[in-house]
Amino acid sequence: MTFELPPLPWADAALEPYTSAKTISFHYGKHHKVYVDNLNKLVAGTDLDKKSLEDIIKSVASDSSKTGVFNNAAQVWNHTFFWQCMKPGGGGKPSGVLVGRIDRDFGGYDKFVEQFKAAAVGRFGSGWAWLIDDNGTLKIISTPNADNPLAHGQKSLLTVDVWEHAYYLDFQNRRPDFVQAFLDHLVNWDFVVQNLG
Ligand code: MN3
Repeated sequence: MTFELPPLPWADAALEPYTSAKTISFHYGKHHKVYVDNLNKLVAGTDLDKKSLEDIIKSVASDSSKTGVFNNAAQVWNHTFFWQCMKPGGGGKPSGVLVGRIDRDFGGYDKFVEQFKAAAVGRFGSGWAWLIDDNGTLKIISTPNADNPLAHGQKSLLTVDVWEHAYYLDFQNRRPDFVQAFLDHLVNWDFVVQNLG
C-alpha cells in the first residue's frame, strides 16, 4: 500500500506561541513527509507493501537487516501520534477518569509531571518520552531515535518528540522549557483518554 502524510488535526499556527507555524512547516511538512516518502520507497515491491503501518513496525522491530524500514515506519507512526497528542488550549491537569489512574500509578499529577519531564529531558540525543499503559499500569518511558512502545508490545497514551527539530526554532537548546510548555499548554488529554480504551 502507499502510505500518505495524514492531515494535521489543527492549523499550522494553532499551537503558537509554544510551537510556531514555522516549526510545524518544517517538522510536519519536511521531516514527517520525508519519513512517509522514504517508507514508500523502502517497501515498494517487497512483501511488506501489503501490510499496515502497525504490522510493518511490529514485524521488523527485531530484524537488524530492516533498520531503515523500521526507522521510517516508526517515525511516520510516532509523528502522526504526536500531532494528535496536542491541541490549542490543551495541557494542565487532566480531569475525569485519568485523575484516578494518575493518582494511583504516580502518586498525583505533580509526580507524573516530574517523571515525564525527567524522561523527556534526560533522553540523551534524539528520541521520545511516552506515557504508556503497560498491562493496566500507567508508566513513563523514553525511547531513542525512532523506537516506540508499539515495537515492544506496549500501548501508547501520550508522547512528546524531543528531537531537536521539534523545538529548536522556538526554544533553541532549552528542551526543558519546551517540555514544560507541552505539559502546561499543549497536551490533548481527550486523546489520551481515548487511547486508554
Ligand atoms: Mn520529529
